[in-house]
Formats: sequence, C-alpha cells, structure tokens
Amino acid sequence: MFILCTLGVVLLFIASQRVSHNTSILSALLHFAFAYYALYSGKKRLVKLRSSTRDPRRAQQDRLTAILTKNKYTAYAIEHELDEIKSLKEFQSKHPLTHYDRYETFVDKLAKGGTNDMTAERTTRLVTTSGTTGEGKLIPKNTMEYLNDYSVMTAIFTESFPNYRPMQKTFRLHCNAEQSRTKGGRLSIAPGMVIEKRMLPYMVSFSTPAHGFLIETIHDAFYVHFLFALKEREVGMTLAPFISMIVEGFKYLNQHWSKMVTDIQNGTINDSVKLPSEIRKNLVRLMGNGDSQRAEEVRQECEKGQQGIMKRLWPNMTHVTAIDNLGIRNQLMETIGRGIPFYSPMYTSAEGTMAYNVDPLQEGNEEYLLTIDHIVYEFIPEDEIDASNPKTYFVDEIQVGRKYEVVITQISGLYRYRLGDVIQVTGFYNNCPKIKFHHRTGAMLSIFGEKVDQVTIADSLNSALTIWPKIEIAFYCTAESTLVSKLPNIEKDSAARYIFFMEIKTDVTCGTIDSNKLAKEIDENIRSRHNHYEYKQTKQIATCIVYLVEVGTFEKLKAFILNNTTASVVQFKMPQKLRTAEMVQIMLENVL
Ligand SMILES: *[C@@H]1O[C@H](CO)[C@@H](O)[C@H](O)[C@H]1NC(C)=O
Ligand SMILES: *[C@@H]1O[C@H](CO)[C@@H](O)[C@H](O)[C@H]1NC(C)=O
Ligand SMILES: *[C@@H]1O[C@H](CO)[C@@H](O)[C@H](O)[C@H]1NC(C)=O
Ligand SMILES: *[C@@H]1O[C@H](CO)[C@@H](O)[C@H](O)[C@H]1NC(C)=O
Ligand SMILES: *[C@@H]1O[C@H](CO)[C@@H](O)[C@H](O)[C@H]1NC(C)=O
Ligand SMILES: CC(=O)N[C@H]1CO[C@H](CO)[C@@H](O)[C@@H]1O
Repeated sequence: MFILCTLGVVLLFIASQRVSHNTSILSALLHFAFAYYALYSGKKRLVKLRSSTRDPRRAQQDRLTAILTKNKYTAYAIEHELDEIKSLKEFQSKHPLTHYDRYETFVDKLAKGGTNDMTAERTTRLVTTSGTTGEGKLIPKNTMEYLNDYSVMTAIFTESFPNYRPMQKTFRLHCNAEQSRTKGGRLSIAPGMVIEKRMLPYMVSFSTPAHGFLIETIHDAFYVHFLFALKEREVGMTLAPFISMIVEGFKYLNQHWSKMVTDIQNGTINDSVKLPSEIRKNLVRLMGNGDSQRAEEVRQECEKGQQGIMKRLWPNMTHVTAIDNLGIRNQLMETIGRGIPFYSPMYTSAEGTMAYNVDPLQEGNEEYLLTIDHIVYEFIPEDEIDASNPKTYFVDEIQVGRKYEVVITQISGLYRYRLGDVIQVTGFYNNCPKIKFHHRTGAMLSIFGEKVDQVTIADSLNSALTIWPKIEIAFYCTAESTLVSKLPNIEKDSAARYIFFMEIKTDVTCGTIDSNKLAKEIDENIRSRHNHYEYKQTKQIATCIVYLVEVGTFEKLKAFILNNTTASVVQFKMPQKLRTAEMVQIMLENVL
C-alpha cells in the first residue's frame, strides 16, 4: 500500500512536471530517480564545498589527511613513506613536486590488473589526456566522479535558473570517441567524456535516445542529436562539453535542417546519415510515426535564419551549459542563443575537476571556485615556474590578480603533481580563491628561454589586426622556426623566429593583407608586452613571419592530429602552438 501510494504521488508529480508526452512510464521513473538523486547529492556536495570556504586551509588539511589515509597501503605510499606525513607543511617539505613520468610504472601496473599500486579508489577507466597540448597520458579515474560533477551542476541549475525542471529533457550534443581496453580487459582506456555501453540504461534524461550517444562520427552524431531535439518542443536545457561544439553544431543545422524536417514529418532517419545498423534500427523505431505539425513548426523557424533560433525552436529552454573554451559566451547570447543564458560550468581536466562556476548569472568573465574539499592545491608563482625547486603556496596564501601554476594532490594517486596550467586569481568566495584559467605552460613560445604565453600572442595578434578592420581570421597557430630547417619565401632563413600560420575567413573578407607588414606589427606588439621577448630579440630572435595558408588547411591539421594522437573529436582544440615538425610541414605545404 505504502509503495503504491508513493508510486502514485511520484507519478502525479511527474505528470505535473513538463515531461515529454511520449515518454514511457518506466523511462520517466528512471529519469525521475536519476534527476532527483543528482539534485539531492549535488546540493549536499555544494553545501559542503561552500561551508569549507570559511576555513580553506583547514579544508585542505582535512582533505590531505583523507587522501593519505585512504591510499595508505598502496605501493606508492609505502615506497615513499607517506604514512609519516601528518600536515600540509610536512607534505610540502618531504614530497617532491612531480610530473607524469613519476607515475608511469604505477599506471602500467594498474593497466595490467594491479589494484593497489597507485590508489585504493576503485579505478574504472584510464582517462586519456587530449594529446593536442602534450604527449598523451593515462590518468586513473573512477567514472562516478563525473556523476558527482553532474550532480553539482544540477544543484546549481536549480538554484540559478528558476524555470529549470530536472524532468525536462536535455538536448545533449555528444560525439563518442573510440575506446580500447587494457590487456586484462578490466579497464577501459578512453577520454573522460566517453559514454560506454554499460552506461546506456542511465541515459534517460536526454532528448536523444541512449543509443544515439554511441555514434562516433561527428556529423552523423550532430544529425541524430539535432533530429531528436527538434522533434521535441519541450526541451529544457542544452548541454555540450565545449561551446565550440555548439557553434559547429548550429553551423551543421543550418545546412541540414530541411532533411531533418522531412524526417520528423515521416518518422524516418535519412539514409545519407551513416549509422551502425543496430543503432539505426533502434533510433528509427523511436522516431515514431511522424509529426507533421512539429515538422512544419521547425521548418518555419529554421527558414527565419539563425538569429535567436534556440529560443524559437525550444521556447521552454532555460539555459545552455558548455565550457566556454573560445571565450565567446557573450557573443552567442546575442546570436543563436538570444534570450537564453549560457553557462560555463567548470574548469576541469583529466586529472580532476579543479573548480566550479557557482555563479552562473554573473556578467562578463566567469570565475571558478576551487574544489578545496576534493583536491589539495599548491601554487607556484608565475615567475618561479622555471626555478629548479620552486616554493609553493597554499590556498590561503595566494593573491588576487596574480598568476600561478597549479599543483594538485588527488585521490587517484597524483601527489604534488604539476598540472602545467597557469591560472589567475580573480577574487574570493568567503576565504577561498576564485580563479580562471590563463594559459598552459606547454603552449608558450620559447626559443631562448623568453617564454611568451599564448594570451600575449593572441593580444598582440588582435592588436596588430586592427589595421585591417575588414579581415577576419578563421584560425591561426604559432610555431618556433627551430622545428624545421628551411622556411619558404624568406631570404636568410637560418635565424630563429616565431612563425604564424593563418587562415583568413573568405566568406566575410574583402581586401587583402600584407603579411610582411602584419608580421612587423605583431612583432612590435609582442615586444611592447613582453620584456624577455624584446631582450632576446635584440640578440637572437629575428622578426616573426606570417604565412597565410589555403582555406581548409586547418581542417587538414585537425585530421592529422586526430589521426596521430590520442585526441578525440570532442576534446579537440586547435593547437595554439605546433609541437612537431610534421605539423609545421603540413602548414608549410599549404602556404598561399
Ligand atoms: C516523406 O515526406 C515527403 C514530404 O511529405 C514525401 O514526399 C515522401 O514521400 C515521404 N517519404 C517517405 C519515405 O515516406
Ligand atoms: C536524404 O538526404 C539527401 C541528401 O543528403 C536528399 O537528397 C534526400 O532527398 C533525403 N531523403 C529524404 C527522404 O528526405
Ligand atoms: C508520440 O506521440 C504521437 C502522437 O502524440 C504518436 O503519433 C507517436 O507514435 C508517438 N511516438 C512514440 C515513439 O511513442
Ligand atoms: C598521421 O596521420 C596521417 C594521415 O592523416 C598519416 O599519413 C601519417 O602517417 C600519420 N603519422 C604518424 C606519425 O603516425
Ligand atoms: C588515418 O590513418 C589511417 C591509417 O593509420 C588511415 O587509414 C586513415 O585514412 C587516416 N585518416 C585520415 C583522415 O587521414
Ligand atoms: C516558461 C515557458 O516558456 N513556458 C512555456 C513552455 O511551453 C508551453 C507550451 O509550449 C508554454 O505554454 C509555456 O509558456
């Protein structure tokens, strides 16, 4: 009786929410359980994080103790006598700063089936790092951690977006990456965002049916996710790993919506979409018998162009969640996303989620609250990054406005690990720093030790480009000339210099650009912004050189990188700096 009553109340509650009218009772129940579990545990976690910000040092001490206790009997901890460490200070003085190479043999053992080498936490996946910014690494991970992140997000959504209802379907853009397995088959080796088959039963809160998340080719994935989202008027949120994926997705929609309209009308999936037959069969079945009313609605809205298209297609959409990797959140809120808040939720990497954006409605630049209840942080001041044994600072010792390299200690067995990310402190939440990502140390240009970061490069380029207001750059990247022995179109090419490769947007550009003049302008700009560059330049670095490349060159570069590194389509970022001679060669072969 009690169960029946509870079920009745739950069903009534579900019915009162904006649930898609075609959802079966069972999947609505699963969705309900999942959504409210996430909300409940997320709220708990958020309360804990917020209360720990009153005494961050204490929270960090507690977390260190918890990590060391949990991992006390791992091979690493025994070998390095970690059980003797009782305080943050002691840890700082007794354990060295580390890089990935220190853990390689431990990860190897884990891959071969070891269970207590690096971490006592259950490892379910070896997460590959993106490989576009460095050599691929494998980080042990319990994939439940992603659920934690999602829970915290859910709690923040309900706090900040009053119309958000956990029972509304989410439009999720996703492209699965290839996975492999370790020798024993126990662990999967995959990027963090991969969806494994065993997770499908839980993929109930999305407009796309579960099998749609297994698609591994980006355009087919776009087609399917858009198709199912368009079919459903009541979609509540859009979710993508990165904002760049949303940009690409809507470009795709612009070209393919009419096929989707026909498919919605007929309850079909166009044969030109290449899907594994099992997935296709499953998805077509769920397309239903066609819905000509919705098809007509979608057609009308798509014909009006893309300005404000999200709100027109999905009037009940509450917000968009995607990490703003391009810094274009505000721009999108004026164009396709007009009328819908965009939220960049966190600062995260394979090694862990470093910070949450707990203030989604903040205007302008986001700041992120350090997850001090989860990871132990130390910080190396920017100008000491190269010192042989730099002094580190704890979370209560860093200052607003300054930049630091992040050092983390976390549960899966990384201790005082140098992340290679430089962050800037933007403010405080209670006593806990809020930060934003600034640059990666690995992407700095440095021929003679001058170390020019990519923010300086981007600022210099943008400032130089103001002379050519009609030119828009589609892509650019940089390289050090020392990677290749010979440069085309240059008289004396023995000098060391920075190289810029640029692809100009052809659809908007009228006019041409003088690449020699641009190079001189960029050079002056870097010099005025960066003392070491100026200093080294008078001695050894020649004026930089700009190569304009053919349209499509950066697509070739992308294909090359995806084919030759562990990077997946979803985590792909166009590199700011080319690290191998082969990559530079591809660019040089396509110089205009
Ligand atoms: C789909 O709908 C279009 C337009 O109404 C119609 O011409 C076409 O025959 C239908 N195709 C299928 C396969 O039913
Ligand atoms: C499927 O897509 C192709 C173009 O890729 C188009 O020519 C064709 O008409 C579409 N089929 C249907 C039934 O809409
Ligand atoms: C969805 O509902 C429509 C009518 O409301 C129906 O024609 C269609 O078959 C349903 N689709 C599914 C998958 O149940
Ligand atoms: C990288 O991928 C390309 C194809 O895109 C292939 O021709 C080349 O051999 C690969 N290079 C390496 C080092 O694997
Ligand atoms: C990637 O490399 C494989 C062989 O290593 C080749 O078969 C495939 O065509 C390449 N893909 C691209 C896009 O170059
Ligand atoms: C908040 C909001 O936009 N609610 C709308 C959701 O969709 C229904 C039906 O399409 C509208 O009636 C609501 O106004």
